[in-house]
Amino acid sequence: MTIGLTDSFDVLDDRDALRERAQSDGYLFLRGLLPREEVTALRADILKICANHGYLKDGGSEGEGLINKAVVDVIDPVAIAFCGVGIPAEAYKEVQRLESFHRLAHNPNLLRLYRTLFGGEVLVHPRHIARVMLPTGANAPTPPHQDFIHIQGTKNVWTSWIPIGDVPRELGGLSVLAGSNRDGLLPVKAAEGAGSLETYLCEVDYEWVEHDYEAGDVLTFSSLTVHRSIPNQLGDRLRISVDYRFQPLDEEVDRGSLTPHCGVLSWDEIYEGWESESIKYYWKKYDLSFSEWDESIRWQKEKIC
Ligand SMILES: O=C(O)CCC(=O)C(=O)O
Repeated sequence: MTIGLTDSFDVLDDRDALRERAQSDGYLFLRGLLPREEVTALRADILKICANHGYLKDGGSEGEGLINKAVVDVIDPVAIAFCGVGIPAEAYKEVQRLESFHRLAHNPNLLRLYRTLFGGEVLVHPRHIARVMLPTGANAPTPPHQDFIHIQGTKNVWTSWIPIGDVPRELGGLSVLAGSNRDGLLPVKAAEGAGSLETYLCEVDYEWVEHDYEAGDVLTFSSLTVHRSIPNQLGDRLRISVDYRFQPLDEEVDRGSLTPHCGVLSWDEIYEGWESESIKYYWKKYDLSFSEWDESIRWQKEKIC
């Protein structure tokens, strides 16, 4: 295991160098790509929801995401494990309604990164995911997996994993198996944690890379790059992050990527009360091509190694 992702900020505008690094490592890390204030404003919106549900100590007044154990420890573990998002569905619906949560995915710095990487126009998948991981046994760390299993469409989908607030390693951020994208699509077995599927890793030479993330950082990786979360060792506070997805506009997309995450709400419900119209149903103006879902790649193999 290595600590410290390679920062690619210096090659952000150098298309060849950026693509070469993306291809060889399977990830790009951009320290401070996003304005810290925008990320911390979203964090404040999410913490307010958590406070309203009683999850935070002293009503969330500390701003550090310290949890109210008396409340959190008695939440039904099945409710907490809802869709791998770390909090029960009632609270997650409120996060999905946040305009700030959906808007961050359209930040010009992110779009610039993907335009350079893809060498063309970008489709931002509207199915955004927030992870508001309460530190309880019900939230097992996310198992090693490749996103293609869950997203499909083109293999050129790239995920942005964005810490919403500082996420030092003790708080349980994301770890990537650098270079694993080069091995193609790998078989899976059932597992605990978000996504419920784990990639079989047999005698790989690649190395896991972990990082102490700060608000504003962006880690992006291909849909074939194996990644996992590391356990939250602090136990008294939650880890907040988002996953957004991007792909070349002219490649195939799975229809599910255009629907709200886990069907928690409809788009009309999500958009209710938003100030701006500009990012509502934006994908409908494109002439998209669609792929068919292949369930067979998710069939679990008994024993591979
Ligand atoms: O944050 C997590 O625990 C999982 C994130 C993830 O697997 C992803 O962004 O694809």
